[in-house]
Amino acid sequence: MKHDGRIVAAHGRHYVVVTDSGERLVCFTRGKKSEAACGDRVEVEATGSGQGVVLSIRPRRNLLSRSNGFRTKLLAANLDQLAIVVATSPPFSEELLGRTLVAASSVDVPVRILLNKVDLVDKLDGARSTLALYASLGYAVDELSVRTDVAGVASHTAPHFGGRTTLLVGQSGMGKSSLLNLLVPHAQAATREISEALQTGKHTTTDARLYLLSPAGDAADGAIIDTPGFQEYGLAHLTPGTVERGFPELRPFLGQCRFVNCAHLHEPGCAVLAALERGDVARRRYDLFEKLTRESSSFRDR
Ligand SMILES: Nc1nc2c(ncn2[C@@H]2O[C@H](COP(=O)(O)OP(=O)(O)OP(=O)(O)O)[C@@H](O)[C@H]2O)c(=O)[nH]1
Ligand SMILES: [Mg+2]
Ligand SMILES: [Zn+2]
Repeated sequence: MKHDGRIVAAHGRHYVVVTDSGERLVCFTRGKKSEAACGDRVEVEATGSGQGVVLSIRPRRNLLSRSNGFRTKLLAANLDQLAIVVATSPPFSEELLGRTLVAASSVDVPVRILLNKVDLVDKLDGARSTLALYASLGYAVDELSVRTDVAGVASHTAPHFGGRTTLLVGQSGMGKSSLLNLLVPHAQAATREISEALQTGKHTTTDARLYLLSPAGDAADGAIIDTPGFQEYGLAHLTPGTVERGFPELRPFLGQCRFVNCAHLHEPGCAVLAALERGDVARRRYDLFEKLTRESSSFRDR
């Protein structure tokens, strides 16, 4: 029998699909390559005893992926927003934050930055001053403490998740799964404590997994996709133009350069470089822009 459903977990060529009637099927694809991602809408054929085959992937609204230029990894599909989780401690990588912001912009998905662990007060000022730049660029930045301020999460953070499919991303140890468990108590995702108890190693979340916010299973109430923390975010698949659009502070200067095809790296009469000199563009942001432009395979190949 054929069913429509959604992929709630992807592991290599194996997928867990929840059908629209609420049945959970462990599925595989027939082709060699695994091209489906968590969040994909699919048509499946049940083959009995809780198993099935993915027949087709429905057209996606969006698909977030990362790439090192050789391999592309699909992260998740059909997203309404990204919640990038950073923490006061351990310190977070600003480069990784910047890369994730560019990735989100490349697929037109809105972003919220969540600063977790604000209870670790001695590290709070440092994290706040780093993030002030991003707030000034127009990104929504929320502060929270999953451990000590459950009421604050419920009143300030949780309302942004209702009715949407949100991807939680960020480095390992920032508190993504802890936040998920707070928002979706029936999720019971493994956090560091649990994996330490089971001795499963440092990375506690190993695959992207989708959880419905509603305990009753109503998909319209929204969903959260928890992902494993990563240390790098390759964006070699983006064109230089897409990289450029991922930096909101460059927008006022685009189209103002002497050369129409200006890459804003060393060209004379470059409006972006002039803005950098004036201090209208932050040096650390420009440095990331330059790095991503040079990483772009279509830039290297031209
Ligand atoms: N002090 C403090 N610790 C927190 C808070 N939120 C989470 N933690 C702790 O941070 C550690 C990491 O939390 P996880 O939820 O496993 O982090 P994660 O982002 O899911 O990590 P990965 O699955 O490895 O990507 C755990 O020991 C949590 O208890 C918080 O608000 N304050
Ligand atoms: Mg986790
Ligand atoms: Zn330029």
